Amino acid sequence: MGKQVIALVGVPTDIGAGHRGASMGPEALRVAQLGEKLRRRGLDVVDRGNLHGPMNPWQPPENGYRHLSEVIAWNTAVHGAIHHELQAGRLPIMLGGDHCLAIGSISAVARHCREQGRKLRVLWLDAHADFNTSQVTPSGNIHGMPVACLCGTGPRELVEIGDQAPATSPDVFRQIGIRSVDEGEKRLVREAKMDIYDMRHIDEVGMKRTMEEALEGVDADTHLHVSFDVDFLDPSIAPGVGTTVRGGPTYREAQLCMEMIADTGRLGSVDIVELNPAYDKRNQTAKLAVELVESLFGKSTLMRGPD
Ligand code: 5AB
Ligand code: MN
Ligand code: MN
Ligand code: MN
Repeated sequence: MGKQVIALVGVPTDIGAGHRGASMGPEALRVAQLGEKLRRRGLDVVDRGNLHGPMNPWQPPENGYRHLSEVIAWNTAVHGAIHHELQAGRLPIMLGGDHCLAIGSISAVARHCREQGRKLRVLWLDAHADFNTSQVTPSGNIHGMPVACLCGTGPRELVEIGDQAPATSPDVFRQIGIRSVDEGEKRLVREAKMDIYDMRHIDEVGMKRTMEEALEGVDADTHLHVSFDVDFLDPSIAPGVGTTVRGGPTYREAQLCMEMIADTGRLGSVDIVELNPAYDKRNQTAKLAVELVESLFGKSTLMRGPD
């Protein structure tokens, strides 16, 4: 087997969000030298540039969804691009963009896993469960709905992106860092029996035990996908997001989370989403996200690799 190649895929849109600015995420991550830092770790990195899609028309929601047709267009492009990279044997990192784009990326990863006969495990690092539907959403913003869409509840065109509808099921997901779930959404995550490691759980048992639990059953046939919503992090260290929720993981907790994922050796694809440079200070949140992604690829462990 050849050397693992990482493909960066920029998706500059805030089409599913409630604040403008996540469209600048890919460039902020490049300015923070994501590609260079990973190359310095001895990895091969190609930057595919940015995908294209419709402008954000900034309209109010219609029938419970804001910008549905534009969200479909962007996610269709994401699905194609991410599946293409996986098929070519590369490890895609999607540079978002808001979190609605995980519908396109994770449906592509799920399709690839079916083609390869591999098991999928998604680690959803987020302050939010993103399990809303048009019936219960307080906002109509589709970045609050990707997990529901991937599990079969959502507009047909989003649920049907990919080779199989729904693309995944709740048992594929482990949600970590959750601390803001809307009232109607709470009932839905309970009914779906989503595996949620919320901040209360992390407070009580610690990040180490939490990650051991979330990674339980991961083996040589598992493809690990990390969907990293930057609002996972405590806003005191990561102000550059549209939807801050206090009480998130500290710098050390986040590092340990990434290190333990790296230790599995099973990482197959990544989303970095919801970074919003319009709310950031001197690109500090982008720099932190890059640092954490370096750990996801094995940095910050004294005993392993260069640096
Ligand atoms: B994010 C909220 N639950 O649905 C909603 O940042 C926020 O991708 C969603 O996790 C946050 O509007 C979406 C209130
Ligand atoms: Mn999210
Ligand atoms: Mn979030
Ligand atoms: Mn957000």
